[in-house]
Amino acid sequence: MNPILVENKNGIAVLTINRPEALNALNQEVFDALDEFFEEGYKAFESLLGVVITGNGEKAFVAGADIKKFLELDESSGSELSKRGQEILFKMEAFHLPVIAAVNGFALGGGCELAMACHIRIASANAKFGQPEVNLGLIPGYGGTQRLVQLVGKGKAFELLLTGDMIDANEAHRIGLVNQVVEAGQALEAALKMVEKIASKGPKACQVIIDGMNLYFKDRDRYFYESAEFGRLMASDEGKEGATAFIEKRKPQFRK
Ligand code: DAK
Repeated sequence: MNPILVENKNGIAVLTINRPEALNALNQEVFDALDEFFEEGYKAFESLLGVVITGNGEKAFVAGADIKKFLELDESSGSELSKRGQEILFKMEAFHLPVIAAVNGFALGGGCELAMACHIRIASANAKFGQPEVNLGLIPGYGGTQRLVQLVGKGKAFELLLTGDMIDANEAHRIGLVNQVVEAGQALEAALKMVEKIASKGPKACQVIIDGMNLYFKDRDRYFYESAEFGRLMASDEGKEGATAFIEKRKPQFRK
């Protein structure tokens, strides 16, 4: 099964994360396919207008990184993988055309981070957002400690990261995490319309706006702090207990 379905909708590339049996959790294959698209794949489109990213099925955009793979990671492979994920999201964020997330359900952990690395987010009314890594004894590993504060400010970002609470689409809209909320099932349509609207503007101006905004948030050392610490926690007793508890469908027992 292709980890990502790539379709051409009137000149817009629609990338659908395609692991519905695991609520579209991000694994290596999904990241490889994303990397390939933003490096080379997009060149196959004639006159590409923009990109929309969504999840397969009614239930999830992306429910996070694949927790079932966590136990295979040690400190160095954990932080390397996190760094690689971050690099791919930087590439997406720097893409010369608009990249819009059509969030059609759960956008948790790495899924919320993927949505936040898009330029704009449109949510279905049934979408849910959160950074629940702390429940697993972990932190976000794909830039979540950096991009969440950029979107919602320090107080709300601390609250979401430290409590791991999930919020609904309207609350995500209220705090600035998403740009627009539409009826359930309508996020993809709304995202396509938004790309079409942007495509009617000056293309060079749009590109400079994307580059200029990215310059504002350029400090990569802060992201590398996150990936190094992600690896350390992943290899710790706390991270192992968190992932094991998820797999065993029980509450984790963290040592104080
Ligand atoms: N990973 C793997 N499988 C997942 C998953 C995930 N994140 N989320 C759901 N699934 C699987 C479930 O295990 C279940 O599979 P089976 O048990 O049927 O085999 C299937 O999808 C359906 O899920 P549920 O049965 O749990 O469905 P419910 O409706 O009951 O609950 C839920 C939906 C979204 C509330 C629940 O599935 C859930 O809490 N999921 C986990 C959400 C979460 O904690 N996400 C954050 C993950 S941590 C990294 C860098 C960054 C990160 C990680 C690594 N490196 C580069 C190494 C970031 C960390 C995260 O994203």
